Amino acid sequence: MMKTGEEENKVENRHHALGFSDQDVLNMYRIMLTARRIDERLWLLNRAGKIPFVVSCQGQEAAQVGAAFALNREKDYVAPYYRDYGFVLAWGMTVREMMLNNFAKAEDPNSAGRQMPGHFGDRKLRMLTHSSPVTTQNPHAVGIALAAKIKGDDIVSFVTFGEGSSNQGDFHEACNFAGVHKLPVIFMCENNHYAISVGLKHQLACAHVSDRAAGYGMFGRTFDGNDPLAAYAAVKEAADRAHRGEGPSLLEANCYRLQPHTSDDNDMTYRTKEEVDAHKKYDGVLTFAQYLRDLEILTPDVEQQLEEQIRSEIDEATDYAEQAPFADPDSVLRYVYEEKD
Ligand SMILES: Cc1ncc(C[n+]2csc(CCOP(=O)(O)OP(=O)(O)O)c2C)c(N)n1
Ligand SMILES: [Mg+2]
Repeated sequence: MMKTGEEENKVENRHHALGFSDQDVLNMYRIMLTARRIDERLWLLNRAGKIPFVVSCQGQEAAQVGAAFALNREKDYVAPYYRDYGFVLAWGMTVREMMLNNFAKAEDPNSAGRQMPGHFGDRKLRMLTHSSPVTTQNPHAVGIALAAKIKGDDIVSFVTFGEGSSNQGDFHEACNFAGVHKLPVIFMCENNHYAISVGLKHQLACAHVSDRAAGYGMFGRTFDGNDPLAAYAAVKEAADRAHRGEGPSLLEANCYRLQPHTSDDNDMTYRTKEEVDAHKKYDGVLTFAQYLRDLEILTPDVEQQLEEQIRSEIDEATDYAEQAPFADPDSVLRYVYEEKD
């Protein structure tokens, strides 16, 4: 017997219960896909000798975009780390700005081409400048939360970092201070199972990074980092707690790094292609697209349109950034010392 359309469509709509319209989740997907397509373009540009370095977000977009949607994008303060392409796009950075950053051009709002790519920071977006020593952003985010508490500002401070970095002193000091002072800060670990070549089992003796929350008297949770709706729910819960004065949270997005550590790394020296391929079926960009297709939100027409729009936006941004001037060498000391004028 032929199945009716309704019988075939067995996928449960999970986004309506979270307060999202179909257009909202399509927008979420558009940002995830934009991050992925930018990343793919960056690898091509790097291999063509046009940009020096790629640090990849592939495999972490779902957690990043879901998290951004759970925060107040007009008020909250954020300290994203170097893989957060999906997060910063959702937060308001443009594709053109991302390309200017990767071409290290003067117009790059993050550091005017001074820092490595992915070292985000933009005052107008309340986004802290990123520093290369990993997890230095954690105490910085705690400082923002402390200032907010002292001033009585009802904001949340949000910070991301890798699981390898969660073994470093700055992470623990930041957690401890935030826990003692019940600060409105959300620590979100993007656990992609590798710290360069070091696999998870050589990094942690506990099962989850979030298990450490208890030691600092804070709320902890691990969620599926391939699912933007799970990321949204976890970050929303943590933000609600922070607004109620219940202090910090330690969240952990369970992801997988689909690309080598950077464009200078050969991951085949420490993991197998079979292992990477096995994780591809959980890739959030693919599984969320399937969810939207099953609900007939992402129809073939919409999908084609989306791909075309993203492609032309990235083409335009690439051309613009490639032709944009580098910083004037005479400006080298700007942003090093305070300017009093
Ligand atoms: C203090 C410090 N030590 C070492 C490094 C070199 N380093 C850069 S990224 C990285 C691995 C970080 O792994 P993880 O925290 O899991 O983040 P991922 O890159 O996997 O997202 C290391 C060791 C650094 N940048 N800073
Ligand atoms: Mg890692």
